[in-house]
Amino acid sequence: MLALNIFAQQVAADTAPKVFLVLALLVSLFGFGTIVVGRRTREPVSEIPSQIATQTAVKSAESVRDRLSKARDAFTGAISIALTHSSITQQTWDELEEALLRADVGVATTARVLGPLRELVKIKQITEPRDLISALRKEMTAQLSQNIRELNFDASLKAPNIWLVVGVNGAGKTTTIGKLSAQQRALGRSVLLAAGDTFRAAAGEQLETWATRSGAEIVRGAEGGDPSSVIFDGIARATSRNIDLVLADTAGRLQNNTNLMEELAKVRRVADKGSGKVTEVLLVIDATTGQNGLTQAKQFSLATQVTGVVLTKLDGSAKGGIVFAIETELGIPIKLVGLGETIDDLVAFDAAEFVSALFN
Ligand SMILES: Nc1nc2c(ncn2[C@@H]2O[C@H](COP(=O)(O)OP(=O)(O)OP(=O)(O)O)[C@@H](O)[C@H]2O)c(=O)[nH]1
Ligand SMILES: [Mg+2]
Repeated sequence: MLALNIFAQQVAADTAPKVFLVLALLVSLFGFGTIVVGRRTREPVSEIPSQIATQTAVKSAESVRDRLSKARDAFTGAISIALTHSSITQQTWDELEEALLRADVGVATTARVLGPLRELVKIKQITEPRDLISALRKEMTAQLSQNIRELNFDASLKAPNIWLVVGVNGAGKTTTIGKLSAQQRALGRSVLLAAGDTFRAAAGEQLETWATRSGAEIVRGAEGGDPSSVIFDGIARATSRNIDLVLADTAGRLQNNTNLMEELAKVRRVADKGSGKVTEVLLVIDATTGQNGLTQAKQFSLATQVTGVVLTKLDGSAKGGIVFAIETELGIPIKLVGLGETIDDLVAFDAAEFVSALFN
């Protein structure tokens, strides 16, 4: 028995370091495995450059306000004339109407905004010009309050989300994709840019620069190639590499060019046929083009079922009123606004902040 005990102790003493060794081996193997698996799921895209995470920080209301100074000056300049009278007269209405039209609010929306105010003045609920202006501000905010502005991203999809970006020439599509890519990367999503603008070689190069800057993958096709197939290839590549989001660029085109609009409708159909799902079609409109933006929105919507508008170049535009025209006359939400040319100059559209920046 004693011999057995001694034997058992001997065995325990011999095996303890071995068990420890095996355990240590298992732990290190498991740890290594986790790193390998972790690397595999993140392999397709490089690490988010740290400057992107800081550059895409939310712009302060103050800096948004600064960038909208041109639109504000045009708007408040005209409206303040109406404030100089001691009472509300026909002249006040004429001046207000002119101010709104000049800011590109549009005929229909101007009538819709001023209609309820005329009623309030008629029943003497408003008698002072100053009160009329604050009622106008409320009415204009109300025109923008009904829309959902979040970008659609379906995290439950087992395939990539696809955001298609469309618009007329030079509206800011490619730049917007670059900025969006940086923002989405900073959110931790992997991104692939599909260079569907095969019209010019320079377009692919421009997108390539944004891909590098934002830490995204890119798929390019041959110059003059079929844009649908480049985007289809991009989606296939993104699917095989577990990439979360495909941002598809398209060539600029005029909304009244039937052939090019048909080509775009095909791009949309083909993008839907692949393994991913089109969860956003973003129409990029240059704010300085004014009311023509409405015509663009109608035609692009017919061809591609636009889900949201990106209004670019608001920083240089005196025509901020186009925001109201687009939303109230077309019912398409403005989701993002461009306030400059650099990577952090794209912000989520905030209606209250926008109206406040216009009026103060
Ligand atoms: N100030 C300002 N400039 C912008 C903004 N967005 C884009 N731009 C500039 O507008 C110009 C055209 O931008 P792109 O992104 O190339 O436009 P695009 O729609 O891709 O043009 P095409 O591919 O030729 O149809 C560039 O010089 C951009 O830097 C913005 O929000 N503000
Ligand atoms: Mg472009």
